[in-house]
This record gives sequence, C-alpha cells and structure tokens, in this order.
Amino acid sequence: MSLFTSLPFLLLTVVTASCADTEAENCENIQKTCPVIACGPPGINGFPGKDGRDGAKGEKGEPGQGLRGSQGPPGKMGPQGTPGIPGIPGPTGQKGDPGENMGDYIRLATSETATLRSELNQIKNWLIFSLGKKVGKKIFFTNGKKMPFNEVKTLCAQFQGRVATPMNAEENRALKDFITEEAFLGITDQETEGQFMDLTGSRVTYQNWNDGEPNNASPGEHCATLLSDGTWNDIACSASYLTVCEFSI
Ligand code: FUC
Ligand code: CA
Repeated sequence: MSLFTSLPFLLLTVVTASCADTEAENCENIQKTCPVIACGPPGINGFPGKDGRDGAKGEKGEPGQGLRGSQGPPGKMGPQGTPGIPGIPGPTGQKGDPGENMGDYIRLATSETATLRSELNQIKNWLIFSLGKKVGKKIFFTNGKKMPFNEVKTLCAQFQGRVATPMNAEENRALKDFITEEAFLGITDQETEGQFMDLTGSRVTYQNWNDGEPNNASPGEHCATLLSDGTWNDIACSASYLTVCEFSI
C-alpha cells in the first residue's frame, strides 16, 4: 500500500485516538471539529481504501552517479535516407592535351587522305605518261611480251586486270594507237562457234572485224587479235601475240 493510499486511514486513526482520550464534556466540542465522532471505545480499523489515481509525471531526475556501463554493440543499419541536394559545381578542369578529341583525329585523317589521294593521282599520271594508255575510265598496259591467249588471260588476272577488250570505237582507237604489234583481245567464241563473248561471259556489242573475218580458218580460230590498222581477226588461241591488259581507274 502506498503512502498516498494509506493516508486517509492514518488520519482517521489519529483523530479517533485523540477523541477517545478526551473528557466526556469535551466531546461536544470535538463533535464540531472532528469528521468522525468517537465516543466510547474505538472501533476496529476499516479496510484500506482503494488506490488513488496516478499522480502527474515527475520531472526528469538528475543523471545517476554510478559508473557508466560499457558501450553496447552497434544497432542495425537504418533505412536509406533521401538523396541530398546537389552540391555546387566543382572548379573547371585543366585544358586537355591538344589533338586528343575525335574531331582533331577526323580532321587529321581527312587531311592525310587528301594528301594520299593527290600523291596516288600523281603516280597514276607518271605511269600513264610513260607506260600506259588511258581512255575513259580504263587504262591499257603491256609488258611487251608475246604469249598464248590463256597465259595472257592468267597474267592480266593476277594483276587485277583483264585482257584488253575495246567496248567502243574510242577505246579501239586508243588501243590501236598504243600497240606496236598485233595483240590479243579479250574475246573468244570457244563456247559457240561464231558467237564471240567477252571474258565476263557477255556477247560482244562492239566489233570491228577486218574484211572477211571472222573466218575460223583451219584448224579453227576461237580467239581474236587487233591488227595494226585497228581491225580484228579471229586466230588460234594457241598462237602467241602481244600481251595487253586493261585496268579500271
Ligand atoms: C587470214 C586470217 C587467218 C590468218 C591467216 C594468215 O586467213 O583470217 O586468221 O591470219 O590469214
Ligand atoms: Ca581469221
């Protein structure tokens, strides 16, 4: 039983006791001031009253004077906080080394390409001037040697070229002006007698046969040559004539 809850009981006990010790004549006066009038022998104590309601919370006490306990283990990590506001921009960095960005590389590569193209064109001109014959987008070259048709065909292919094949009068004239002796042309009628095809398998659309040609003279003529006057003659493929190759430029 707490002090507060037992207080009324104690007061009652004290008052009752004081009244019991007083003379009878005083009881009337006492009756005017005492909450309980006890004349005669004191009664037995009543039962303790009910607990009173909790009082108001007291103020926080002073920190204890005892030794502080050891620090406990770290608690569990809390939830992630919201992102903070962005910081202020950092200072401007140092200027990069010159030529390290793609723009400079592209400009340099473009410049180098133009230089190389110019030099390549110069070399082509030297070759055309001294060795070849240019007409339109093709150029004729010869090694000055005579050989059978199949060898001419193979040699030209090895150098990414083709056996000289004039496709029109201009090219035929250019080739005639270029050669100094009878030269093989890149056409045959090996597949079908009388039907001359170029080496890509297409029937020739331009031809400039000499009078009476092609005559497929005995024992058979399935290749063709350019004569010194610019006309054509069919001839045996096994015979040897000047090697002239053409290249695209
Ligand atoms: C003509 C040509 C032949 C051969 C012969 C010597 O008959 O048609 O191809 O060149 O001359
Ligand atoms: Ca002939």
